[in-house]
Amino acid sequence: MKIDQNLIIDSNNKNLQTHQSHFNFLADSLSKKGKNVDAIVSRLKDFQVAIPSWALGAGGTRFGRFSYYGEPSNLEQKLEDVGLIHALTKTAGAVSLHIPWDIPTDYKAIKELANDLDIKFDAVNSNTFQDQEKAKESYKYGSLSNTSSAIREQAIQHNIDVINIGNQLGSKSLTVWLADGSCFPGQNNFQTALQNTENSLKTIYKKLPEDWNMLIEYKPYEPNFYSTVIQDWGTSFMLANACGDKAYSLVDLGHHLPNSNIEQIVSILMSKGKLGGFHFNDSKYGDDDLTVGSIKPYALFLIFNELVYGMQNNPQNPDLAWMIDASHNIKDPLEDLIQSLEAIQEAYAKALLIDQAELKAAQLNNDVVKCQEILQDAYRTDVRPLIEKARLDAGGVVHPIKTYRDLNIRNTLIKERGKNTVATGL
Ligand code: LRH
Ligand code: MN
Ligand code: MN
Repeated sequence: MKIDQNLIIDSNNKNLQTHQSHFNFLADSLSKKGKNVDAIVSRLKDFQVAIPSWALGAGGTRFGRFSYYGEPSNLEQKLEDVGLIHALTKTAGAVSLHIPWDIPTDYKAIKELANDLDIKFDAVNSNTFQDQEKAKESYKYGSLSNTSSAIREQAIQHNIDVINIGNQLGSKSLTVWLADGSCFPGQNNFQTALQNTENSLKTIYKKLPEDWNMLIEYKPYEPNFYSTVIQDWGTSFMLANACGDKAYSLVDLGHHLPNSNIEQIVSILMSKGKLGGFHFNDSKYGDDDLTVGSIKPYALFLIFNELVYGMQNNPQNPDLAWMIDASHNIKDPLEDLIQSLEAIQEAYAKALLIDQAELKAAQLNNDVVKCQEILQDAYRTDVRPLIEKARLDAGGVVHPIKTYRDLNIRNTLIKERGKNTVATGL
């Protein structure tokens, strides 16, 4: 299914007047505060977040999975779904593929489809956390860190294969997330596991094309519950440095112990030019992969404040690979992703409202109250009309969820794909 442009225009016509009065009011009050509204809208318009191919179906938990009707069951359908989200929001112009779940059978056709939907191929993700059919070796006791060189070699080769697949699609980065670790004290030698991982990553790194990056994701626990080899940003940073200039850390919001100061981690990595990628989600307890902004929107805003500061002040840091890494157990995945995109845009827009020069002056004066006032004044502003304007300017809709429902998109997908579909992925 592809959304007819006329339906987008019809939908907008119904909401245009209200949008315009909200926008004019906000733009006027922001201009009076000295904000450059056009510049903020333009930054929002340019901001694109990749959708992971595994987030388009219902996720589930280890206790069970409840299918969502009309889920995509092949790569073409996954791209179509990203295309639908992008047509409505104009902020999802990229997809992040997971190999081996999404190996294209016809590269030319897939690239044409993506092009037609205005979707780019962002980072490709390797998978050494599951055993693959017909694979000789098992990852039960680790992959890149394994004590067996045959197992490490199989995992290294898989990553090289992923690079080759991504290269044919126009991707420019490889994301490595390892499940490697141990479940019980004494099971692993920490130093050996880390050294093996470093050596394996270096071998993969050598195979990166010139214009590629390697993004190293960290996570404190799960699926292993005693130790994880790449457990935190320090380990990821150390490994990225050991590999070279094209290796970076990747921050996934859910991959921290409770109450970690993620904004400080972001800030330090950017100052060292080593933050390469970012996975958005939200959590209450662990790596819950909930809708972005559904639990801790203020924390997300503080993180964006550091990201904006870094984007403006750290030329040593590359452009980031942005991705939503959420999963949906009970919601329509497309509606959930639209909600996440809205929350990301909202946090970004609020961070853009902060006058960094004014904040710096207040910091230099040790005016703690003023510092907090500056942040909270931005946070308390209802920026939604700015996001609507950015979407409209880009050819999207004023209210994506509303239009998604008005256009009966899920029912059309069910008619096209059937009721009891099973998506590949997590
Ligand atoms: C594991 C994880 C990781 C992704 C992978 C597919 O926590 O969410 O962040 O790269 O699964
Ligand atoms: Mn992730
Ligand atoms: Mn995760």
